[in-house]
Parts: sequence; structure tokens; C-alpha cells
Amino acid sequence: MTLSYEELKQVEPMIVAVIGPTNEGKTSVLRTLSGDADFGEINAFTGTTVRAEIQKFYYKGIEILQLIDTPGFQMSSDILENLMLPTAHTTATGAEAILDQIPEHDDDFRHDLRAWREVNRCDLAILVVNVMESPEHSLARDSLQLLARAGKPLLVVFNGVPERDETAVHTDFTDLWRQSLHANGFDNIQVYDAHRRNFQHEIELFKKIIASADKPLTRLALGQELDERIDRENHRLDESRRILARLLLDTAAMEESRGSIPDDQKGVAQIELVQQLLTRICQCEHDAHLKLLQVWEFHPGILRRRALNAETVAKLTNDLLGVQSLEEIKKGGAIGAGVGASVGLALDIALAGLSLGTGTLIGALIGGAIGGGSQGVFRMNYDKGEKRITVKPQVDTLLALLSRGIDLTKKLQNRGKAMDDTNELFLSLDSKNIETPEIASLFAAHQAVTVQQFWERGLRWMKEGKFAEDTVSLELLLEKMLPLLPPFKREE
Ligand SMILES: Nc1nc2c(ncn2[C@@H]2O[C@H](COP(=O)(O)OP(=O)(O)OP(=O)(O)O)[C@@H](O)[C@H]2O)c(=O)[nH]1
Ligand SMILES: [Mg+2]
Repeated sequence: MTLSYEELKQVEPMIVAVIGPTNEGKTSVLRTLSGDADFGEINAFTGTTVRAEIQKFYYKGIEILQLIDTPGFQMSSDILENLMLPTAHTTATGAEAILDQIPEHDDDFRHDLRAWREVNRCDLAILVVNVMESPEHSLARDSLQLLARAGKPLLVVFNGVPERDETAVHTDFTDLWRQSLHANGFDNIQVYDAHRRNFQHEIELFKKIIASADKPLTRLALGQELDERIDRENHRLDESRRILARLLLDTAAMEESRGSIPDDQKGVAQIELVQQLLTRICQCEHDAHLKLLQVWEFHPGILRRRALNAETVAKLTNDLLGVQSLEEIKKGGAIGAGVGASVGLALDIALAGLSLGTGTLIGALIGGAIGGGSQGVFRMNYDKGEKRITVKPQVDTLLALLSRGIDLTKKLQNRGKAMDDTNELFLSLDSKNIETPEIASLFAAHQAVTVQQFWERGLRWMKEGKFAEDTVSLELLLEKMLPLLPPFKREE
């Protein structure tokens, strides 16, 4: 059901106060959740946010939600003590009663006062806690007790701020937090990490906010905004897949060629041509990465590049196939171009998902771009008549580009806007540095024993002429790997 304009005009924004002990990541969570990298002040000291700051959310131009960042609690223990004093006369209840116990003109209580004013007027309070720290320290413990007395609907967000001391052992206090919260009557909990953004968690967090909205029209508008949020994420994923497919198509179509090369200069010319080709591929890859950064709205400065060069490509080939497999093949008599062909073939088979060459548009383009006799990384051709050398990228290079592209996309998708730009993002071809588990395991699978079987089967098929050499696997790469960036489902 869509809201009419008349209904939309009647929507009142839901008021949500984001609260909690100081320095546990309230402002960070809000930055990542809103995708607004400029929101608020963040730093490693306590008392960073000094006054309430509103982040507004809109649906079709109508304000539907306010998330209010607040100064962190610092004086919970004192406030709780005041509340327990026999002299603490108050007729007020809930958050009002707590506000009554906070001195108005005492500078020490300035932050807490401003935060509790927001608690008092909100429809829902979101308590942000750091689960890397125990809930048993006094600020956390007493803040929970105060909140239990305030009687406001509470949604708890688990954020993870690791110890700043790099050598410290990181402990996850999630279970202890759940127990402490439960003991205070709070069971509405959502994990949402400000630095490692998880869009599924984001959807769940919004759903929990929506469930607490008591005005029906506001609830409807919030639900529709969530659907649009999911559409926006899917659109970014679509764009990313398109950018990567384009990169692969462009690269597959590249070649470098030079004629009239005497026999004794063939070696040098080959190296030069490969270098030219690599430079072009690197440029093309870099452009694609900049486009990805744009799609996910990140500053280009965050990307520390490990360029694709001859060394990294060679390393990748080695990563993929393992020295041992190469040795085996040599023993079997397949050397030179045969090895190259088998490399391509092994990849074809490994990645095929057993649906070979369906003759789609991509297939046709690639079929033309890279023909048979693959060399794995690059293919070199020497035309004796024209004395012409031609080099073209091969399937390993494409696999490397696509792996890095998918890995980068995932890293960008999962990078919270709260992380600052000095925190660089590394891309490399070393399987140990690949964060996307599916890609890492794909690489691992190549290195595993099964590779051996692929090789053997591939060689046998080739000998028996069952496997056409030009069923190049770009199409299969795209088919198999682009689904590693799956879309999210809209809510019902
Ligand atoms: N690694 C990591 N650090 C985080 C995360 N969230 C917050 N931080 C760090 O924790 C510190 C405090 O974050 P803020 O967002 O300023 O915390 P706050 O609760 O708003 O703090 P006050 O406004 O001072 O009460 C900063 O140094 C952040 O970079 C996280 O998810 N991961
Ligand atoms: Mg703050």
C-alpha cells in the first residue's frame, strides 16, 4: 500500500534519541547508518559530542524520522546516587524523575543533562554500547540502572570499538552484555558495527525502529523508506557489477602488436609489448576502481593500490595453480603453449559451473577477443611472414581483475562512513589478503588437490578433442563470480 500525498502530509516524524556512555560510538553509528560522512564530531576522547544534533530522514520530501545524537553519559553513578538519597523528593516518574536529579548549572553534568532531555522527549531511545568492553564497569552498569528506571522503549545497538592498544587481547563481551541487559529488562538488541557496515544488520535495525513507531502513518512511511533504501543498495550493486563486466570486456579486447621484428629482437619486443599491455590494463583497472569508489561515495584517497604488474600476475598464476601442478604437467609432456592452454583450460573447468559456452553477447565478444591457444596470463603470437608479434591478455589476468574488483566492491559496501579516510584500503592479489570469503575459497580451491584432477581431465579432454580451445571462460567468470555480489530482498 502506497501512501497518498494527503496521508504523507499528516506523517509526524518519529523521534529517536541515540544515547549511551561516552565514547562507545554513538556518533560513529549515526554516520554509518545515515551514510553521511560529515555528520558530527568523532574522536577517541570522551565528551566529544557536546550538544544534541539531529539527523533527519525523509520519504518523498516529508520528514519521517529524527535520529538525535546526544552527548555521552559521564555522571550516571552520581545521578543514580542522588536518586537514591532519602532527600530526593520528586513527584515525577520515569525520565522526568531522573532529570529532576541532574543539577542544572553544574558544568560536570552539562553533557548528561542534555542527553537526558532528549531521552525524556523521544519516542524511542537507542542505546549504543561497545561490546568489546565489559558491561561491568560502573558507568555502563549505572547507566543501565537509570535507563531501567526511565521506562522508555529501548533498542540496544551493539557496536565494536577495539582497544586502542594494538597488543591488547580483544575480548568479545556480547554474552555478558546480553545477560546484563536482560537483568534490567532490555531484550531488544541489534548488532550494528560503525566501522564494519553490514547492510543486512542495517535492514534489521530499521525494522526494529519501525516496529517501535506507534503512529500508523509514520510506520507506513518508514517501511516504504526502508524499501527505497534497499533499492538504493541494490542499484549500487548493479552499477558495480556493470563496471566490472565492462572492465573485463575492455581488457579482453585489448592487444598490443608490432611488425618487422627480426628474430634476434623477438625477446625484447615481447617484454616491451607485455609492459605496454600491462600499463593499459592497470589504467583501465584504476578507472574502474575510481568509478566503484564514486558509486559507493568514497574519497579516492582511501585506496592504496597494489597495481597489477608482471610480478603480481605471475604470483597469481602460481597462487592459482601451484608449482606442483606445473611440474606434473611438464612431466606429462605438455610444455610451452600446451601448458598455457592447460592453464586456461583448468580454469575453464574449475569455474565452469558446467555450463559451457552459451553464445550470449558476452560470449561472442570474448570469443572474438581471445581466441584459442591460451597462455593463462598473456598470449603471444609471432607471425613469421610479417615478423609481427601480438600479445593479448588471457583468462588468468581477467580472473585477477574480477577477483580484485569484487573484493573491492565488498570492501566498499562493508566500510562504514564513520571510518576516516586515513584508514586506507588495501587491494592485493595475495589470497591471504582477500577478504571476500567466497573469493578466498575459490582461490584456495584452485590450490587444493582438486586442481590436479582438473588438469588431468583437461589434458585428457584436449587430447580427445572434446574441448574446443576457444571456449574462453570470461563469460563463465562473470556468470560464476558476479553473483558474489547478490542483491537484497525488499521487505513485504
Ligand atoms: N574500530 C572501531 N572504532 C570505532 C567504532 N565505532 C567507534 N569507534 C571509535 O571510537 C571512538 C569514539 O567514537 P564516537 O563516535 O566519537 O563515540 P561517541 O559515543 O559519539 O562519543 P562521545 O560523543 O564522546 O560521547 C572513536 O575513536 C571512533 O573512531 C567501530 O565500530 N570500530
Ligand atoms: Mg559523539
